Amino acid sequence: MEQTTIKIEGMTCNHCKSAVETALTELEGVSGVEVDLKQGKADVSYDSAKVTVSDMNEAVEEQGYDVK
Ligand SMILES: [Cu+2]
Repeated sequence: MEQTTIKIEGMTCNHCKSAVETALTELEGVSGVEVDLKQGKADVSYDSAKVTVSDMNEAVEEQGYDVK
């Protein structure tokens, strides 16, 4: 199990927070997501055999947010 922190720009409210959480949680191999709205980041626990950080970045960008 690996952990990473994704820095995300553009989240402004709880809707944004849950959109990002849902998008990341839906990826196969992601087992835990904690989004910090104020700090603009998401802490993710994942299995690197099943999902990559760039998959996660893409999922966040698909929701309309920017990954730094
Ligand atoms: Cu929002």
